[in-house]
Amino acid sequence: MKTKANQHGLETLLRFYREMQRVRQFDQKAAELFTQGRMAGNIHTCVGQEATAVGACQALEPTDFITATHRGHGHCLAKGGRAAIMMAELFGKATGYCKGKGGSMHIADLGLGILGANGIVGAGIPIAAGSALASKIKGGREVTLAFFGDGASNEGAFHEALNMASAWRLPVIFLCENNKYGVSVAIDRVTSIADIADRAKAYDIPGIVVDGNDVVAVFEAVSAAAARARAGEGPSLIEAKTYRHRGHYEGDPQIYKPADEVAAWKKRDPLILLQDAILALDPAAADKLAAVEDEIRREIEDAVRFAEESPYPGPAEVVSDVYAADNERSVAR
Ligand SMILES: Cc1ncc(C[n+]2csc(CCOP(=O)(O)OP(=O)(O)O)c2C)c(N)n1
Repeated sequence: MKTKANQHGLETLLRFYREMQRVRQFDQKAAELFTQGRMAGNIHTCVGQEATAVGACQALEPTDFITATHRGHGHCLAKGGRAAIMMAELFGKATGYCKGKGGSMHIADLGLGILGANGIVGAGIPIAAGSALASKIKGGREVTLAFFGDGASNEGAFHEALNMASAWRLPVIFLCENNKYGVSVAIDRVTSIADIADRAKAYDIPGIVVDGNDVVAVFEAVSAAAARARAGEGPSLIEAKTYRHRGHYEGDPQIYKPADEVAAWKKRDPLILLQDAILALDPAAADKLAAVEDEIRREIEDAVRFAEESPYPGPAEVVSDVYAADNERSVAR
């Protein structure tokens, strides 16, 4: 898809750039700290995929909802998550989004419409359909967007959710970030079609392929899908073709990725593409780009300091918020 960046104006593109820098720098710093053994658990970074998270969330309203994945730091930051509270969650600290008990793969903030990242591949897809059903029943105008990977599109939950969402015309957007691999398995080894968006045909909904490294293309596709959902016309499936620069997990030797493939995608780094678009619009904007990078560097440094200085949750907190309270009474007899 051709970039229509110049139609959006410098201010908008710089806003996208700031958000993408925040996602990039957060995950680069998280990877560095994890490798130094300074945080527990595991992390999956989304370096290289910033345009999908930011393009999609910029097209949503604050009252809209998202479900995120195990590679969800970018999704949560782009939907309004604060870097310091996110970093504290990665460190397992009491000041984190889930009081340190969710960790990297389970960040949620219902106030921001972040219904949760999820360590179960594909699990966010039916949750998003359920959220959209709730909006429809209540007569609200909110849209729910589910982020998921190419691997998740081969899960049964994907097909069940698309079927019901289509049958009930739910206000939901299914956004597949096709980064070519599920762990170390290339998508074309486990999927016979070239475009996952083609699966939309089976559910009689729009299936759109976008350049997932072009933030403006993602923004435009999600804006159109959100307008369609709000108009009561039902769901859309958007496939954003992108690439993860780092391993599936930190420490992954990535021997399954051909070197020329990595080099070709790095040339199409979403931040570089956006920088080029901004400089084409205003050659004098280089200083502004540098200032944004510095501003975000300070924000991430502050986030790390906040996380490191925060306390761990106390032993009394071990089971709070983990089990539903008085569950028996909520079950219909
Ligand atoms: C139901 C389920 N099956 C398998 C796994 C193990 N697993 C974790 S991530 C992953 C790959 C997911 O690939 P994809 O959906 O393409 O997302 P990506 O990692 O590429 O962002 C797998 C198989 C899991 N967590 N949950």
